[in-house]
Amino acid sequence: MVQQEPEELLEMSSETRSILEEHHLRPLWEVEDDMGRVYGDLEPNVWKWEDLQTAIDAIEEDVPIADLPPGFQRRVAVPINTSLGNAISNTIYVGVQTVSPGETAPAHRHGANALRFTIDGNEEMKTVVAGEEFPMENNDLITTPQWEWHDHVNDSDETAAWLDVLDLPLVLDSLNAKNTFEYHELERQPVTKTQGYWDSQYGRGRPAEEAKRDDIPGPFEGIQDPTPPYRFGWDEMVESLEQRAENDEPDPNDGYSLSYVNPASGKPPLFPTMSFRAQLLREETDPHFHNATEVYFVIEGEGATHVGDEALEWSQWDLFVVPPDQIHHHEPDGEAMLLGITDRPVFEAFNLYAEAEPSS
Ligand code: GTQ
Repeated sequence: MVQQEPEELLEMSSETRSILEEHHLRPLWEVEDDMGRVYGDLEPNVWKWEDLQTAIDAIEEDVPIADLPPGFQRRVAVPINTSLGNAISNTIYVGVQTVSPGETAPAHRHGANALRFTIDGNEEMKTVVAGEEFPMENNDLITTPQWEWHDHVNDSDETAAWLDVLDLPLVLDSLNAKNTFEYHELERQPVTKTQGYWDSQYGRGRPAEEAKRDDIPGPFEGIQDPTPPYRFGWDEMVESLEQRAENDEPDPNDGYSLSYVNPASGKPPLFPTMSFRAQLLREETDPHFHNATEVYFVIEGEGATHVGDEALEWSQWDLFVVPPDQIHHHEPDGEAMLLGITDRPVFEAFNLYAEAEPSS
């Protein structure tokens, strides 16, 4: 039998084509070329703090929060990957937010999970989540779980800046999830708990009966182990990293690393959609690659992360992205600490996570 050329084999008569078109159908062999093309290939990139700082200073000067149009109403400089229009990656969003002395970023809630990692904060800069004021001190990580009211209130005399991390592109673009945003009727939600309340429910000591979130309301009622409002103080985290460095072997790819746990389950990931690691690097890590995306924030130190043929050089407070499937490893210059952010839990939830070492 003579092998036919694919074009001949696949060509449809115009009659067949119009029958399919009339009924809103297309043949797979044509559709398949369009699959996996909604997003361009993510590019490795680094955003230097110097440039981020210039940008947040400029918008702070120019645009009071009170003047922002309806929407999220947050003054944020958002790193944009050139292959996408609205975020650093197609799952994870990061932004650098500022609130000036006396300003409030007004209360709202949404279905997307969020957290703050404080860059330049103080005790009088508070993010108010689920009725409690959480002070934002440097390197504190504070959760804003889905559907909890949150507003950011600067009662200090210095501008505060922090990193916002949300699963917005996954929720709003990939899942196209609607009806999951509300404004509070007040600019500042009422403070109904004393500072430390959520830690009394989900910290190391807990009520004997199951901790209760009064009011996880509406669409998200009844979900399993919802991430609670919680502040991970940096002092404890850094102490534990040093303990690991003194006693344990480093992870070959991540150095001395600690995952932030969901305090409700006691295990990572912190959110079903995103996992977070504090990483202490003292030596070069081994190269590997995986289909999850990683975003890094440099907590301290300097070095480079090699991604494919590129070296992303970084120093304190820079942000960078490692795209899926690109071979990468870290090369700290001395000791460095990173916040590692990954969408790996999404892949794992669907048995899709894949990781490998490069073949030498
Ligand atoms: O502070 O609640 O960067 O809702 C994007 C969306 C921050 C916030 C962002 C948000 C917030």
